[in-house]
Amino acid sequence: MFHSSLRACYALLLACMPILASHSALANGTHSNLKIEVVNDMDLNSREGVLKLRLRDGHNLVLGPDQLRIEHEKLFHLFMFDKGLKNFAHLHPVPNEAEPGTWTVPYKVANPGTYKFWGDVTTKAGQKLTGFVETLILGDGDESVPATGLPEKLQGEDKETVLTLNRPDGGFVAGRDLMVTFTLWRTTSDEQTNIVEYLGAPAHFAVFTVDGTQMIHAHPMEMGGEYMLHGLNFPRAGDYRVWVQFIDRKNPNLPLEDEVHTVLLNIKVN
Ligand SMILES: [Cu+2]
Repeated sequence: MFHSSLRACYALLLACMPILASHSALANGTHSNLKIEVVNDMDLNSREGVLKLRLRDGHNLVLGPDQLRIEHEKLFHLFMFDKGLKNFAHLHPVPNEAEPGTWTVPYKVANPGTYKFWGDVTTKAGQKLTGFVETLILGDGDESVPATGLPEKLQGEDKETVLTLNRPDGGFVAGRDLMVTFTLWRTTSDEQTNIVEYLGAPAHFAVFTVDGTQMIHAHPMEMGGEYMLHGLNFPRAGDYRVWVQFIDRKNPNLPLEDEVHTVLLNIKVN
């Protein structure tokens, strides 16, 4: 269990985090330039609650809705995951009218523990900003054990749709623009998948180093029944956790959000 001194310690760590994030993070080959602060009045002492955040750019200017533009249908994309890389969510915080300059979003996790929150926004001028903050979520249940190595997993399934990632010629190597293809198919029948756009793309790849400090966010193009990621560039060698999200529409009566599939993969990069 966490006691108060540990929490105080954590608050201190949090205060330093945006600075850390601005130096250690990479996304699509550019340095992180987004600072995220958790501004909740209370500790995140429950596995379910509302997260309140503030965003600042590299010049420390607060970023509200007037400074940002919609990209992939949202002003603010937020990826959260725990140290064990087991709990994952892709959230979309909205401007908090009660406190201009802050953003809120409900969250719910299965395990307490330390979580990373990776933000991805685009300024009105078209600059892409990414960065992360780390915070503790308290609550009942066991913390997941921090991930160290990940066994390679190039195929994954969710709700009867399978994603198979093909190894590129020359393998997965760091520091090079790779062309990576994948296929989507169903386990249930010979029926074709029915991939419809989700947030303005056929699929969203959220790719993280095993320590969660570097991110790649990539979108494929469809080419004759196959999908292709262009210029996927891993910043360093090592293990990567990948969460792929897409919609394979099976039941037109369901709201689109209910048909979002999340497939988990691991890539070993040399
Ligand atoms: Cu995306």
